[in-house]
Amino acid sequence: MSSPGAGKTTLLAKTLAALRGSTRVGVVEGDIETSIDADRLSGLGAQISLLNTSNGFGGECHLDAPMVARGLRGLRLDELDLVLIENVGNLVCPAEFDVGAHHRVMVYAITEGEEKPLKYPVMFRSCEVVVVNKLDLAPHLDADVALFRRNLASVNPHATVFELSARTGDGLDGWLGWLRDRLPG
Ligand SMILES: Nc1nc2c(ncn2[C@@H]2O[C@H](COP(=O)(O)OP(=O)(O)O)[C@@H](O)[C@H]2O)c(=O)[nH]1
Ligand SMILES: [Mg+2]
Repeated sequence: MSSPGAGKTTLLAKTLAALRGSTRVGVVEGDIETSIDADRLSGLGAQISLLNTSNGFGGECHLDAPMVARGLRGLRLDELDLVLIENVGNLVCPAEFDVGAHHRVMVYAITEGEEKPLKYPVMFRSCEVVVVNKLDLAPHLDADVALFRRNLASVNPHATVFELSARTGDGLDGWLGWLRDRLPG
């Protein structure tokens, strides 16, 4: 989950490339319209199931469990170790729906403003992992990551935080390690 443009698809692409050959991954790609993100993730060795909420689900701004159930039918689950779900970009509604995932992760980009955990506490509280993305842009911004982390801790003191750049791949190892620790055997 994340706001639009925080870097979910970019992080997924880097994650698929890193897990290729060792972990069999499926992606349920949630979007209101278009196959743009699903297309970006094709060719990285993963099964992709596109879920457009404009297709039979009223153009919803979030995924819910029945939608994900439909998305899962587009994957050969017995051939997979891991399913990743990209929700619709939105800091409000996706937080309120349990889609049946074992773990909930969100991406926050340092371009978004340090106060976002205070303004969207339900989202930041609903996740066990917050990926702080676009660290490569830090020299060009006045982003205060320490202040963001204090704001996050005030609404969710238990969140595991990874700071990285999905674009350059810097800092990706912590995130990948967390993910690998949750894979079977
Ligand atoms: N500079 C920079 N740009 C990024 C990074 N991650 C994503 N982007 C860019 O941010 C935009 C939105 O990324 P995308 O992955 O589509 O975000 P999504 O809407 O959350 O799936 C794209 O132009 C990406 O290239 C990053 O770590 N650094
Ligand atoms: Mg995306």
